[in-house]
Amino acid sequence: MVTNRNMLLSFLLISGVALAASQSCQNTSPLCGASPGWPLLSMCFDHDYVFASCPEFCGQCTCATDPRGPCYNGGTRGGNPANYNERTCDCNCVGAWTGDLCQYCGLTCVNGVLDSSTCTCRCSPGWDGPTCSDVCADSSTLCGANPGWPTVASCSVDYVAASCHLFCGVCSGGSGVVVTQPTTTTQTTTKGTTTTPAPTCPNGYALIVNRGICLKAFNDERTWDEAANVCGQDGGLLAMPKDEEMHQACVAIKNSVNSGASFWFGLEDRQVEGQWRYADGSAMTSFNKWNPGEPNNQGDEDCVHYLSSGNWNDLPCGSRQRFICQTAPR
Ligand SMILES: [Ca+2]
Ligand SMILES: [Ca+2]
Repeated sequence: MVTNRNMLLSFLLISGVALAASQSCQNTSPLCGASPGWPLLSMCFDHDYVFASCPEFCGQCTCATDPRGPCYNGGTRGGNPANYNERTCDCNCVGAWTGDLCQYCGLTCVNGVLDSSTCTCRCSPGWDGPTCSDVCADSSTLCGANPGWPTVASCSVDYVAASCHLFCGVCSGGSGVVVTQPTTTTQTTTKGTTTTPAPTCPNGYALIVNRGICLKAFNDERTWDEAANVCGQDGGLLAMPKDEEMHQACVAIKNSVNSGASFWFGLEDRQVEGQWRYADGSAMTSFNKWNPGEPNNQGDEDCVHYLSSGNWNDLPCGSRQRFICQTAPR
């Protein structure tokens, strides 16, 4: 008796699954979910002909029993008004997953490393965006501004974190360059005036964590000597990108101020032509980011600036450029 009842239940269950699979739920009109067409779910309840033609679009059916099986990597079948007719139960993949079962990662990381388990890119320092093809920059002038979003603590607020990647250190990447914005003593936030601890870097400078160096890109134009004087007033020198990490930090800082402009930094060959020295007097090593064809000393060029691309070019020192300073934390 028990066995018979179980057999009957099994039969009904299998029959039900088979029935559902054979009657795979499909929208029959290309108008389902289309624009122009029948784009509103509310129409399913007011208009019989919409409901009858768009059973999947209107949520009458589910695609759980689709013979193609489940979707991988968080994908789900059905319910997408963009799909209709024979595509009704196609997988809707999330993120960059692709393929008929969302089984493939369709992502190429331009300046970063692919994490194939999550199908996301881990960007190199200074790079941002889903494929690490965007130069890391803050998209809002409020990042680190006063009034604005002046504290690193405000990065825990979603819209600040989304707008202030550089400010919030999201673009720190994998090699340990973490840029945090300076704090000032008294700050006005969207929630009112608060007092924060004493600054780590001088006002307006960003701390390159792990390097113990403060960087600031100035958005006004000076000759190389004038720029060096401004840095000196802050107790520092023109920035000295002596390795890849500092170079990436300089590029990120300058781009956060103006990604379309060029900026002086602390490298020159004024004393002996072709003997490049950093602002602290040390000789340039083999590390360099010269633009192709540079340095060319065209018309006596003894000072070096960042082109907007992030490459280096020598230029007459009397030219007026924006500039990057570095100094020590206080
Ligand atoms: Ca020269
Ligand atoms: Ca040149």
